[in-house]
Amino acid sequence: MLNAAQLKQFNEQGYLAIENVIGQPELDAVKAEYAQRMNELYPQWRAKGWVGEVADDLPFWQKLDHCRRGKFDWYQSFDISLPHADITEETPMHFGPAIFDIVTNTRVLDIVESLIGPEITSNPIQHVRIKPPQREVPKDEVRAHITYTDWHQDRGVGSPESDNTDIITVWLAVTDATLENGCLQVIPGPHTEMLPHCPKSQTAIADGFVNPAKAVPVPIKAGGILLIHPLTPHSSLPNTTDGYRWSFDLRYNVTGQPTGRSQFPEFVARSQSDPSSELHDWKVWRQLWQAARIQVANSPHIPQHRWTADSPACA
Ligand SMILES: O=C(O)CCC(=O)C(=O)O
Ligand SMILES: [Fe+2]
Repeated sequence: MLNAAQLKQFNEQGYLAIENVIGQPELDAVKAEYAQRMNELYPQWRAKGWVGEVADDLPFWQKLDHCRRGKFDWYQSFDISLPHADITEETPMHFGPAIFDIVTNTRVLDIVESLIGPEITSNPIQHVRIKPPQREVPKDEVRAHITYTDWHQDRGVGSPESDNTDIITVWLAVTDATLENGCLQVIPGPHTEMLPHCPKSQTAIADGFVNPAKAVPVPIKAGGILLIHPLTPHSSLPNTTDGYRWSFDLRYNVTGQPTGRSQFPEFVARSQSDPSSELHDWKVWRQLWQAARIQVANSPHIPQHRWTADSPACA
């Protein structure tokens, strides 16, 4: 639960950093789950000739180094979501017990409950971000899951039907996020308005609507979280180190409200009024996404945001 000072800070500034939310055992479980996922994927990529021969027990990060050199899309196989376009029935993704335990973690849900109440839906706008050293990111890589993130409000990346919902972003550092390796930065609030966004290389706030001189970087140690109000402009710095920056961003909204991405599955993470509606089985979570993938793969494309380049703010 958040205390009065934390609530005040969140309400006035539009963001709040909290250290030590997720414990080392839970972080280790996620790391082990990703290592196992890599160990399943690597031989498949090896068989396609995309990566070189390595020792089976090479650590996750070193295998990832090989994947990056292979210049194929290694990222999507690790994401806890589907991409914004070109989804097929084979598009890879990752849903496992360790990350489900984090999405439904009691301490996280207690914090979220302090902000949006006890009827909590896990919102499907969620990602893993695995950011390699920026100098090694291919120049044409624009995905903010891999490269630095341009200024945006999270409200701006959902569909308009979710404009008036109670939604909160929980950004979790799996590795320490530092000034050097690309932590987030925010424009402190309060913020009450949606700013115009433009389809630049990323969906980003139109030029002139954010003053970067007001940016406050928010380093977070592994296991800490950053809560972000949906109207708080934020971005991330480039990773100037030799290591990776790893985070998850999770979102929660009040159950029954539109998620902003209706083609992807939501689930009830906590319900005071109807505890039997809560999902506790990670395999069902995975099945929901597998079913959504088939559905989306066979449906007309749904744009993930509303912004067009021909609006006056983007001229
Ligand atoms: O991790 C990042 O670089 C960006 C994250 C972000 O924009 C978010 O979690 O809403
Ligand atoms: Fe964001």
